[in-house]
Amino acid sequence: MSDIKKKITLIGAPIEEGSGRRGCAMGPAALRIAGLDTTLAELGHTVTDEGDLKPLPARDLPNHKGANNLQIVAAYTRALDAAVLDVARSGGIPIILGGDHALAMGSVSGMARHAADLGRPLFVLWLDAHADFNSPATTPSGNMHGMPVAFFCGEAEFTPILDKDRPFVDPKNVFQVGIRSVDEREREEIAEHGVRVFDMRAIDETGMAHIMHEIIATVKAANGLLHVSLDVDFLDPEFAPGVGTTVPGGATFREAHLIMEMLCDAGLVASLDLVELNPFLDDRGKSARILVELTASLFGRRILDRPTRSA
Ligand code: NNH
Ligand code: MN
Ligand code: MN
Ligand code: MN
Repeated sequence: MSDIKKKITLIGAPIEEGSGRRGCAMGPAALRIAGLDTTLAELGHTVTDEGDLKPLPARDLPNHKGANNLQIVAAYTRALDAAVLDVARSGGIPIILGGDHALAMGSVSGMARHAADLGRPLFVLWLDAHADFNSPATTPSGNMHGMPVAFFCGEAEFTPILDKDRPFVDPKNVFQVGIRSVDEREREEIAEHGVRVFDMRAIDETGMAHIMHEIIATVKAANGLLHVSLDVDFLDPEFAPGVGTTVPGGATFREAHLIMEMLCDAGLVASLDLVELNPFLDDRGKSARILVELTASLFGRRILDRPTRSA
């Protein structure tokens, strides 16, 4: 499966207004400098880089005190919804270079429309320290990067950003892995909506391989499409310090790497977000490089190929 050559399209989304601080706008540039496009091309894929989106703020929406920078977040949501659908519809795999996690409101919405067109369910693998299931009504911060999962699962308060009749993701089709920082109201919401959460304790107790087998089997059995959303803070800050919201006790490089290898073999991944990279906080490009490494593994690089071939 991993030897199949793909059409991959990179879409830069330099949004930082969904997070509480500056820096994520430099993320797409850092991922390019770390060699994302050439790495994927060297694996035999056809890679197109569409450059960065730069949408004008959505002035049709009012300011909202529970949703900071709503007009900018909405503009990216609309632009990505359209761009991602376009790429997926033409048989490509969109990789969205973030940018903060609010961009997943648009990327996942676009993929949900694509999946609905195909009559297949969309599953989302959310690799993050955080559940990102707040809404303007529950958020402790007002930062919209803490809200994308609630958004694409159809929480009512967001509907003016995109057409309210659009397809939503069934919260039971959302797998959250690596979670270790959940707000009080989020805890209730994710339980109420049936999001499938594998927190760090679950990873420690059962192991990443077991968890991934279960997720892959579920998606396969439903003939689903899988969108992967990788927040840098999923990783332990020791491996990936370049993020504004580090939380100790995260996934190791080896665990993240195993996820990517297993997903590659399963051949289910239709789209990918690389989000929350803040190069301003990074340590000499370390976090950007690790994202490129993980993406390479997701798209076919195998550990054993390297020593064998270069020997
Ligand atoms: N839960 C917090 C909030 O909603 C923090 C979210 N921050 C993230 N999410 N980095 O991945 O404000
Ligand atoms: Mn996140
Ligand atoms: Mn996070
Ligand atoms: Mn709810």
